[in-house]
Amino acid sequence: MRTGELLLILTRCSIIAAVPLPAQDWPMWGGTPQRNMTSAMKGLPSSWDIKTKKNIKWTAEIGTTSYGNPVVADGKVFLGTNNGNPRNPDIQGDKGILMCFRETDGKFLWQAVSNKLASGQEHDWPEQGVCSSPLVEGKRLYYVTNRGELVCLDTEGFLDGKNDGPYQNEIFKSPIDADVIWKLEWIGRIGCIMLHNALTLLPAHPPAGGLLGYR
Ligand SMILES: [Ca+2]
Repeated sequence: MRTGELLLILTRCSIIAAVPLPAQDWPMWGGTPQRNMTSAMKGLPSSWDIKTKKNIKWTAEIGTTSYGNPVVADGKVFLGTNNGNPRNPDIQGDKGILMCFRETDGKFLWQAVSNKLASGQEHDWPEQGVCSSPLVEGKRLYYVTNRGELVCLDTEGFLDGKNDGPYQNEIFKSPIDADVIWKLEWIGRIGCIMLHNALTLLPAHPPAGGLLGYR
């Protein structure tokens, strides 16, 4: 998906789980571990218009590219993108970005920033940003960066004024920056290889073969 805007349809028709969750959140790709994209909601709008705002609750500017489907949890919307429209003027150039917005009105809250891999397009294709879909459980968000790191974030970011978790080495700690709880740099450590941002392969039955794709 290539877009510069994140749209939230008025009745959240695109983010309602097939089996409604208690808060009607959509905390992972597919809504639930069953990955059933079908919504059980009735009376949903079947059309919308960005110009007239018909059935559009709000819009928000993201980067110039986004592959990861938005997830909705804890009163927030999260998605991966690139740094095509820098939210922080001090952070310029090609980066992997995970953005967080307030669910009620689309206000930008905070972002996680990852530098590109030095190996270039072999592993980290230019301008593709963060391609993984986040998963949220309670106050913790999990995603895979463009660098192949598995990262756990505090859904409140640094907005709560606290640096949570054992990880304390964040470079950016302003209220619009992500609070890292922990990160695992797994590429090359557990027999895992990464072809590029959107696809990671790891051996399911090494060394005889068998590959498990992970996006
Ligand atoms: Ca931290």
